[in-house]
Amino acid sequence: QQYLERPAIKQRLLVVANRLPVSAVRRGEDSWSLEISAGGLVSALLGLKEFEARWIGWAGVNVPDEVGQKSLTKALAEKRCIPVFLDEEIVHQYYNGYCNNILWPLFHYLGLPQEDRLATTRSFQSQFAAYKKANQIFADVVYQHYEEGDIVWCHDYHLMFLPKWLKEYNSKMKVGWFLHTPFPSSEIHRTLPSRSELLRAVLAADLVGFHTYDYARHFVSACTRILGIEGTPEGVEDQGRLTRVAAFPIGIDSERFIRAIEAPQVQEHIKELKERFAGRKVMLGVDRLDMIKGIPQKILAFEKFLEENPYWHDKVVLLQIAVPTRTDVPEYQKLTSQVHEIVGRINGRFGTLTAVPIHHLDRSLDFHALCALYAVTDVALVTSLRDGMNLVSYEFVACQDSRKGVLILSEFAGAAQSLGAGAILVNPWNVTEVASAIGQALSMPAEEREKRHQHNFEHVTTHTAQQWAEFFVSELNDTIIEAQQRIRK
Ligand code: ADQ
Repeated sequence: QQYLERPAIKQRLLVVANRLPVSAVRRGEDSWSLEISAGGLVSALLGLKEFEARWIGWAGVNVPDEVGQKSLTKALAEKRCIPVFLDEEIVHQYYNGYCNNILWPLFHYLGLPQEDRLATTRSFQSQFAAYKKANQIFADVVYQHYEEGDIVWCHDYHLMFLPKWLKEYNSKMKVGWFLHTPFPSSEIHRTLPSRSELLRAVLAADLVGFHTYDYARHFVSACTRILGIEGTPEGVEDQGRLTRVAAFPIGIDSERFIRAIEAPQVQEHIKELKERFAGRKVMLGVDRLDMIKGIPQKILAFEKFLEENPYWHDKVVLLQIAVPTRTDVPEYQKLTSQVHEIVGRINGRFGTLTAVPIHHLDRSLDFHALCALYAVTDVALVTSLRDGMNLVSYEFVACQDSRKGVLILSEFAGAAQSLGAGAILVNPWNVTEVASAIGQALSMPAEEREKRHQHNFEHVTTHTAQQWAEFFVSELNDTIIEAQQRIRK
């Protein structure tokens, strides 16, 4: 909120992402209520303070009429946001279809949906066409608001065509593209029917960024194997034009979390939670309810732990907060029922008349409630099957400076590269291994907890979202200066 209302300073930056950081709800023909929405990118960019930034993106609402579009544009302008209007059919084909049904699972190693394996299937082709069209609509809006010298920072797998369309409009535009998900091994990427077109479209950017060195390496090797373009130490070079490729691990606005813990309303929450769970160790999972987050695997590991450790039955509780997303997609509905079914079974098996081992909430928590939960947690469980980075693990560490809780972290989350030395790393597919990590975490001596926490706390507080954004933008500026110097030579 603070960031969105900050007065304009310094270099102009157009941040283009599928979703604006606000959700709009229509209250009347020309009246809107705007609410900040949760999510990884939003959390990260809340820490971005050094640029005169404007956001361009979809407001998450269908506005077919001109009056509505005008009034929403006006309301959003106060938050430095510029809306992109997409009709329902495009949203269905582009967002639910190509983005979330094809690219999201593929980039997380879940493969392509069976019925879309062939490039010739009609649904694949129409979804890909809608994806390109949606990217073109985004490009039109960027171009309307572009001023010479602006930096245009495109985000995520929704907008892989954007660098291409933008450079076609104006080859001098400074364009960066950052991927928030993993970029998979070239062996996975090459199964995608539109593999070459997508790579070439991204390569139009001046700078291409990923969370980890591994994802960057996968991208370069996909370019080599699929397009036949050689990688260089700086990135990918095609016919004398260099696209710089590098790793920019994201962080959080750690100060915001550290400050929040001191706030009276958070302290009040903490007191209530401590009373509520007195005598029990608290384990916590906070995820969007998505198949990549490994929620069923986490709960099954907890069940195995309870099975093997009767001593802990009335001494530990798992709080799983799962905010529903993409609720209109059948796979996500199936996942919700599956999680409910497992939780019900375990609570029936190990619960008593007065206590249950798992509290599962299908909803989002407000910032202060979330901070209080992080602060009272003894063991956080992040068991993503794949995850670009995972900011929940960072947020937990930031809120733990008095308790020094333990982080159990999937080795398949990007965060494992940065918090690996302080966390207990696990293979989330191995239920036995996760169950034994739970046992290790619950009985870890205070000295070891302190040492591990200190390592992670130092990392989280010195690698912030703000630094991430500054690093990306300054690297983009440098890349362009170097390219100009090369041309002059
Ligand atoms: P996400 O998949 O959304 O982000 P993550 O990085 O964990 O995953 O960020 C989730 C954010 O949503 C956190 O800030 C968290 O506090 C918030 N959140 C989650 N569940 C919540 C709940 N129940 N209530 C309230 N808030 C909740 C994508 C990629 C990640 C990558 C980020 C940033 O999938 O891998 O780390 O972008 O690049």
